[in-house]
Amino acid sequence: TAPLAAEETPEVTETKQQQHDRMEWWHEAKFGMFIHWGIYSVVGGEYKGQKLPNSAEWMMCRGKVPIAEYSKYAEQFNPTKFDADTFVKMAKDAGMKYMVITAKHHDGFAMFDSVWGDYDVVDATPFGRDIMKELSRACNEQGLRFGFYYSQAQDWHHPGGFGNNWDKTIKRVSSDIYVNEKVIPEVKQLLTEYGPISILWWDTPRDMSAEAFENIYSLKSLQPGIITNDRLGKDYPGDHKTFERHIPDRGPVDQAWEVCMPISGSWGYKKGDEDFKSTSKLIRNLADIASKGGNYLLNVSPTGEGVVLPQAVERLKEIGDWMKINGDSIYGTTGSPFKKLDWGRCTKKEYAKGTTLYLHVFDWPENGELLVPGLKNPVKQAYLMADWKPLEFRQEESGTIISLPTDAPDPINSVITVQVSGTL
Ligand code: JFZ
Repeated sequence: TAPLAAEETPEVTETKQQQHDRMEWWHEAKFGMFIHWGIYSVVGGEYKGQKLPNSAEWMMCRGKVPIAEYSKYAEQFNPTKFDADTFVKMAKDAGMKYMVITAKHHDGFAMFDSVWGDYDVVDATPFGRDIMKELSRACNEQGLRFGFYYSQAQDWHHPGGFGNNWDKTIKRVSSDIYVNEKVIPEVKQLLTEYGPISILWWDTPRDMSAEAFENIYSLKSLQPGIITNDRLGKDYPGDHKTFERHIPDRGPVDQAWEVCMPISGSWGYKKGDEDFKSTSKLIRNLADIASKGGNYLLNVSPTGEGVVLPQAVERLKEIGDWMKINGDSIYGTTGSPFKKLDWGRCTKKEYAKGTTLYLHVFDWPENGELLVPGLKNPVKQAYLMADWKPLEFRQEESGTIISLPTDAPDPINSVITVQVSGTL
């Protein structure tokens, strides 16, 4: 079958503005939780007493573990400490507005009650519960948007999936068979039996037939307004661009984008992973990304017991404490009008009658004066978000100079709200 002609694809009939409107909640949200969780989480990146390199959800591949052997990890997957309500509340309390979780990663194991067979959390584990259903319900109840990560190409379990070149027992079938009997029914199921699904996060593109691409791509019509990322295939840009682990110097101007990043070193739970980013780094990352107009999708890694490590819990709580005071400087903002600010970052909101600038001060000036270079718009008022106390300011040739108290209210990021006339 020939792929659909360009004018028949929804992306093309939708204008940029319509796309932006459809994604309004996502742009406002700014901050989401990513979760990598599967039967790989049981062993935390170790295999036969060896610590495998890199991200732990890749252990099957890194260890060249045969399918028959890997499947047995399902028998050990029993996350009895998991509770969807508590889990979602943790994300919500951190200030996160959406959640994207691995429904199926490259290992091919479904974290839901798959229609494809029994290689899933309900049928193959002692836990026997549909984790995706529980999280979807909890997100709906607590007002978070919910979405699925789905590895559409790599599947190390199915004989037509991509990536498994180590298990010599595989009797290969075509990738079309894999797509038709597994990917499409599973994704269809995820988009029809799990309540409102707001995001479909594909990963990672491989060459497939044009027909396979189109059939997979068209599934999104099952969920009105669903947002997809750019990892289905190179001809399928989706709704937003994904940056992986690093923050770009400048975000793309004409395209929605997001940075996904693990809170520690690995996406999936890895034993002994001490690479936790500091709370300071995480809060500044969020401000940095928002100042460039992007979203932050921050990943956590539950263990095989269903626990998020205390290091992550602590950081999420601290981010939440910061967001409770400073959330207005993140949610619903757009990028900075300034090229570079020596002391930190800026986000903004535009109103009919003027503009609000949020100055994220990372480096508190020692001389008590903060220069906002080039800001000539008449300033109506400036105050600290932490205490709403008005700040003195003066406007000179170089810009606007705001007088600050000696000590930063928050050594990580103190936000100053500045209301000005006009636009920037
Ligand atoms: C992929 C996965 O392989 C990985 O396990 C994890 O799920 C991550 C979020 O996504 O890894 C990638 C995919 C794409 C790039 C890098 C890592 N890339 O384009 O740079």
